[in-house]
Amino acid sequence: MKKNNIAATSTLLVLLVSGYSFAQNPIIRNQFTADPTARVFDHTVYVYPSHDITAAPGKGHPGWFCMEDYHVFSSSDLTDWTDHGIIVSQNNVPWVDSTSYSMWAPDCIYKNGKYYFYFPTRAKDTTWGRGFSIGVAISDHPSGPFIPQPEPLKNVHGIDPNVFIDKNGKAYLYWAMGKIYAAPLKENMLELASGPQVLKGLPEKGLIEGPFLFERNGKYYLTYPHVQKTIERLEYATSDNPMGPFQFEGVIMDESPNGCWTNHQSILNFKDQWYLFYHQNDLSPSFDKNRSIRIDSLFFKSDGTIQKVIPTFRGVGLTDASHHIEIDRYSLKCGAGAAIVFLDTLNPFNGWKTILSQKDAWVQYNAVDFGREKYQAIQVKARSLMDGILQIRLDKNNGPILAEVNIPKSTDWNTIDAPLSKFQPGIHNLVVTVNHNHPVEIDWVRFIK
Ligand code: FUB
Repeated sequence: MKKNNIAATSTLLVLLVSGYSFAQNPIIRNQFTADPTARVFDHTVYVYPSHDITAAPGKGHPGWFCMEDYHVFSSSDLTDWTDHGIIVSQNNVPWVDSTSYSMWAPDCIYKNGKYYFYFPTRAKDTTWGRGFSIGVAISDHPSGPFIPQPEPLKNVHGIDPNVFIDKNGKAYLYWAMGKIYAAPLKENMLELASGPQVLKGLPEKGLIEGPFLFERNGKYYLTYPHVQKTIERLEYATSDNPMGPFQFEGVIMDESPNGCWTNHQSILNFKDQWYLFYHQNDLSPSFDKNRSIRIDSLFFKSDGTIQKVIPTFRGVGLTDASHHIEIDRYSLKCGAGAAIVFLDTLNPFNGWKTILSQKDAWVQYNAVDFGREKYQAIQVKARSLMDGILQIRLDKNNGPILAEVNIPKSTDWNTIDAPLSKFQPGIHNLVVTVNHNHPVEIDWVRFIK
């Protein structure tokens, strides 16, 4: 699956309906994705992101966001993701301007046996007002098919819809348009029960958008991206009422280290662990309107405040020892002598490789699940212009050596097997290192029984 090319239609068709395994960040590698709203429906996590594409002549505006449709992805372990394909497109909603390529950040919520998918986009004419309107599509299943409503919501003008249903069953719609707006929804989820209100207590300077509200221990957490300096960071405010007023609490995630101008979040509890879903531009470092969604764990302090989340490549979930372990999505690495670069700079969807070029340079990849049954060997996809040796061990400090793998001198990539000198059942952190001063490139490692 690693070699999929988004331009190859046949491959894409397979990806639309198949599962694939990317435990690490970014979690979706067959297309650009942004603005992830994650929900748990029936013990499964569903992610409803925006779908960034590249503008082309007659298709969107070069240099700006270009979004034609939405896919939904699901996972039962946050490691193996299934792409269920397109659920709503600008071309199948009667009121949408199908030349606008503006299918921005969506949300989806379950109520009374139906799944309601909310999406912001531009209307064909001004009957519903100028700028962005918000539409709804309804399904009997979280992965669709979704049937779009013939008209957008009345009295709602803006982007980034988010729906929250309180414990008493009352539903609220939040959205952004310079400020954050909110209104209770009627039982039918398709009409406002009363007029929109601007939420009070939020930052008044710098762009604020992307509201996502959740409740924990009777406290309502309103999270949102905000430009405090020059690009967005994720912040939150709390209240004892879903309509506010809110009190600013702090920063959930600092500005992107790669300069991705936007960020957009949702927060989810799954199997007693909290997670932050967000985006950066991993697969498009030089154009930040082609983004990729990520997940990292999120923790609350005992006083209910949120600990800042530091973005990682490793992401969340366990990696089965028999799967390709992409060590370039490392948990830790040494400062000098370990570099991560694209395998093919012309096709970032092929992923990354690790280059260890200095004696004792290392990368560490956490949470590899070896299970109970004994593994016999390790397999490595690697190449080196001079004979090289990779050492694989458990944990950085004095962990046992599992194997040494001879990498033959070659300009080609080789898949090399080596016996394991030791096996330890259970979940471990893996360290890959070299003991010479010439480079070895590694695509992945895996273990075989
Ligand atoms: O994806 C388009 C827009 O960028 C979203 O609606 C905003 O939240 C920002 O992420």
